[in-house]
Amino acid sequence: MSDDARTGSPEPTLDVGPPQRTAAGVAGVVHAMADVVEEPGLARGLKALRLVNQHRGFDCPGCAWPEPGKPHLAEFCENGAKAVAEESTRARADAAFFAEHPLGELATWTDHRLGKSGRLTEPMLRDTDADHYRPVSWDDALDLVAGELRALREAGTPDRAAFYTSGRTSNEAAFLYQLLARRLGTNNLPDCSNMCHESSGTALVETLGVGKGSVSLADITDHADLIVVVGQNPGTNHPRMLTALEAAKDRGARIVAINPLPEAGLRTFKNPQRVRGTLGRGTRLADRFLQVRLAGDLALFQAVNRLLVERDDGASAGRDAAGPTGPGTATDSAGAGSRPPVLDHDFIAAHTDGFEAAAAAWRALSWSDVGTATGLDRSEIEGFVDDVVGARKIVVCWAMGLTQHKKAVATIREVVNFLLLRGNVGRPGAGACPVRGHSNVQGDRTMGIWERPPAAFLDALGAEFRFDPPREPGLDTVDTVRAMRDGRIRVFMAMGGNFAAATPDTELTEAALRRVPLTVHVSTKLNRSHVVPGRRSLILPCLGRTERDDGAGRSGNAHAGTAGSLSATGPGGDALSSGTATGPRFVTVEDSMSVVHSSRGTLRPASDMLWSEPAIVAGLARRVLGDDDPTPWESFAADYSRIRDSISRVVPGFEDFERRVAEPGGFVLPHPPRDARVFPTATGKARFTVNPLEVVRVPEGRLLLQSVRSHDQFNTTIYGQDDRYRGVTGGRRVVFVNPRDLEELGVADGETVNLVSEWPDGEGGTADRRAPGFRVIAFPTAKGCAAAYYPETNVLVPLDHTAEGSNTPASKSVVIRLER
Ligand SMILES: Nc1nc2c(c(=O)[nH]1)N[C@H]1C(S)=C(S)[C@@H](COP(=O)(O)OP(=O)(O)OC[C@H]3O[C@@H](n4cnc5c(=O)[nH]c(N)nc54)[C@H](O)[C@@H]3O)O[C@H]1N2
Ligand SMILES: Nc1nc2c(c(=O)[nH]1)N[C@H]1C(S)=C(S)[C@@H](COP(=O)(O)OP(=O)(O)OC[C@H]3O[C@@H](n4cnc5c(=O)[nH]c(N)nc54)[C@H](O)[C@@H]3O)O[C@H]1N2
Ligand SMILES: [Mo]
Repeated sequence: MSDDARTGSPEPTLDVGPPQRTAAGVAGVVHAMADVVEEPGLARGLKALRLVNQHRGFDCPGCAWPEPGKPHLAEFCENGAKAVAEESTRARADAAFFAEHPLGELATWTDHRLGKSGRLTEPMLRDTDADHYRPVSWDDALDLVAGELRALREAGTPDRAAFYTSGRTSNEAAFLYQLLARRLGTNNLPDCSNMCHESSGTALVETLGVGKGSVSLADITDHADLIVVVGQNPGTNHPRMLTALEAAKDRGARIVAINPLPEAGLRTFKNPQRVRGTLGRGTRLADRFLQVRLAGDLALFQAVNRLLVERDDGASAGRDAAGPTGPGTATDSAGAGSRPPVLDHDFIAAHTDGFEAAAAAWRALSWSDVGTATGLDRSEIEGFVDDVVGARKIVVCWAMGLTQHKKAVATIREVVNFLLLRGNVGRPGAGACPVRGHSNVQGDRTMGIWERPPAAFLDALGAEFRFDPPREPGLDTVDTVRAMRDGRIRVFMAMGGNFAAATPDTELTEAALRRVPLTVHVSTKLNRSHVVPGRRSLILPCLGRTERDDGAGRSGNAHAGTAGSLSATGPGGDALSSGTATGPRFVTVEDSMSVVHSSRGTLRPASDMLWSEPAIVAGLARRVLGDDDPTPWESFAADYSRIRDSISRVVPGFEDFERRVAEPGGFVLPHPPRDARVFPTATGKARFTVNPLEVVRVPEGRLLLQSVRSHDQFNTTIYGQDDRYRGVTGGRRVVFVNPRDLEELGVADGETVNLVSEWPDGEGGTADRRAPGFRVIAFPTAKGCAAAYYPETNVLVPLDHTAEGSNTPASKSVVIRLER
């Protein structure tokens, strides 16, 4: 029987219980250890876990939350343990596996089953329209790709290649990869960031001048008075963040959670690494929970900003009567008496522009629109404003709940407005904290994985490698799908990730991928993208984060090239034999708070035919660019300090890279707004913006659907079928709906429905997209809103439904109906 997730056949093991109120705790770690024991075998798993996020170990392949200065012996979390277990599994998708399973069969498997097939062990080729992958040598594989890329270059059409990157790639591999693309002549460097924090980067560059977060871990743990967690589910996706929030609570900080879903980790947290947490009742984290409607945050923050301005008016009226006072911490509302100002007028005057226009827009805001958009009472919003006025130092943390909406960029600009009003940027305990997803997604951007690179970066790159980089902007992820659909892409290469499953509009995207003459996936594990191949398709298996990197073309590599480049006899081989004194090679990564540090794998590789990512890129580049190319590709692959040396001259903030990254904990990249209240924007000031409110009106009988992560997945990698905190076990085809909506729709809890998304077809009607066979769960989400899991619901997200300004798929606000 086919277990195709997309046929919507019922899941016999699916069971639904009450959602949990508490995250982590003993249950969490025991649950995770069970995974580790089951997957790679206890000894290997524990060895791996002991080294996660330690100064001499490897960076957790899970999320991008920073490590504390002095990590605990066990600075890992339940979901970090799962990520490690997933990579260090003993299962293998080897040549025998591919001989046994034709592509047609694999295409019917669920993502869960594909992933459980295990680690890829050697390069595999699917010949033109063949129904099996077969083994191929590294030499033949790289020659094949290089031949196609050279042909594009010679024809003057390098833009017919696209180079995707997922956020696990190291700085070193990313730097080489973007160099290869640009030497070929294209900026077609789409990445997972296009679907993730692109909206944050866009809004922050425009308003603060730097597209990264402006806080450090200590700002949260040691300084902030108020931490706002909006559009984020840290209990599942950034569990170590809960430890930081707990530390903040311990010294009296307040936490406000803004979310349509009452996420367990935001309510109560039992820290598994503290006796009290393990044995006791746990810490109540959020002091206030605003159950906002999907896409309601723009209206919410506008309302808050308006109230702040109005309270300041009231304070200055009182002040004019009573004489001036300093910046305030008054907690009462507008009224009579002498009160300190609510806004930081000195900061606004010295460091910002655009305040008057923004204030005028807030004063014109309609409260009825705010009510419709947010679903909140004015009194709830006033309560939050009390918290804000009572706090000297505020940090706002956010993730996909803000970035994946049509008005995402506007919403994040409005969050910046909120911070600027009280001078909450560029001082301890205050700032913007976009919480990144993949462990090195931020670093990859810093290394130039970007379809719209800044001119200064290209200038420096061109100077270092003596060439003229392409200046035309390249394709982002959504535009890459469009280009594939229209037959404009001839070679698609992916450095990690799972393009087919992560992108929106699954049916359209899969058809687009199948049109591409050559697809190339550098991967650790089997996934959907491998079974939705281009006409010809290559899988190039690479080392994972946890594994020892002893050198490219290792001597045990039966398929490694013999003559010439990047083979066992090359410098990489030397590094292997002489490398034991210094241990295996390391790479570097950058976390969500701009800390750059090293990562050194220690486990025995899953196969001795795996190459490191830098070696794969260097080997390919040499073949594309030819023996005359002066770039030292062989040395780059053999000695990563040579790559870091080039990075130190090209990327600002990386001066003296090799020495500084050797310090325990690494080093922090400069961030002018954070460090010195210097704002490198168009005007040299931090910018208030006007962000017109457009209330999302959901038609009668329809719901607004968001796609979220369950507790047992990492993006498209499905670890297991449970979502413990939301009370779901044994299945993933569920949709969470508010009980009052169910009543109005006449649908019962437990019924099975199809999810149908409706999108204008351009001819006055709607084009339906369908995800069949979802069990309805009555759930306390905000009224009018529904939630279901990604990637099962990506089929519902229209390719053209993207955020204005960032082109990020708006996968958190899709209009659907429930079809019986
Ligand atoms: N274990 C694990 N860790 C991960 C990942 C994983 O899959 N598994 N993925 C990694 C990646 S790449 C990323 S980007 C991050 C993702 O981290 P999150 O952004 O936490 O992930 P999502 O599951 O998409 O959850 C979105 C949250 O925003 C809320 N939300 C949705 N829409 C709105 C809205 O309109 N307003 C508000 N206020 N809230 C809203 C949802 O209810 C949910 O709580 O996690 C990273 N870490
Ligand atoms: N509907 C909907 N769609 C979404 C989202 C959503 O919330 N809703 N979230 C979006 C977000 S935030 C993101 S970041 C994207 C994620 O998009 P991607 O980053 O493309 O997807 P992942 O599932 O993280 O990729 C997993 C694959 O990466 C490979 N891999 C793992 N480790 C390594 C490694 O060390 N090296 C290499 N070369 N390969 C490795 C494995 O083969 C694995 O199968 O999805 C986006 N899509
Ligand atoms: Mo992400």
